[in-house]
Amino acid sequence: MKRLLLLNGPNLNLLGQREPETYGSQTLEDIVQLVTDTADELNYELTAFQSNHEGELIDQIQNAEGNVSGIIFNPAAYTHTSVAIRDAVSAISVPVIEVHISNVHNREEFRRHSMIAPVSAGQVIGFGIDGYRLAVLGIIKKIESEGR
Ligand code: DHK
Repeated sequence: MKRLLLLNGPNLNLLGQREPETYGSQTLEDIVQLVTDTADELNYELTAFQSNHEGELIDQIQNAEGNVSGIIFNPAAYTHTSVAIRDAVSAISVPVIEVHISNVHNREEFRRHSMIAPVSAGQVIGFGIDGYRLAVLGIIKKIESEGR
């Protein structure tokens, strides 16, 4: 069975308690369940990983090559700062979809720029946790159409 990797970056372990007016009341566990169920509907297996540490996220991205068909990735605050994560995404041939729960374009100016976007296969922004489901549907369509 083909496999997807769900990667979540810093502070997303606090979803549910963290700024609920911005990020909603659902938890990381809810997201993992939603993505697992969506992947399952389409006969994909899911591995989920969250980390507050840049290097651990990079290790996961590097290890994805040859092991997964696509990555659903919310890099959280590292979106706006991390050349190292961007380089890791660039280094692999596995397509990466960038997800943001909030609409980063109607918040602070610094959230409008993504280091990752130019090397991503696509972005889903501002649909709350449903964005993760949309990202799974999108990436599987892409994987299948490219015969990966
Ligand atoms: C999550 C974060 O933690 C922020 O640092 C990003 C993103 C936005 C989100 O909306 O999922 O700026």
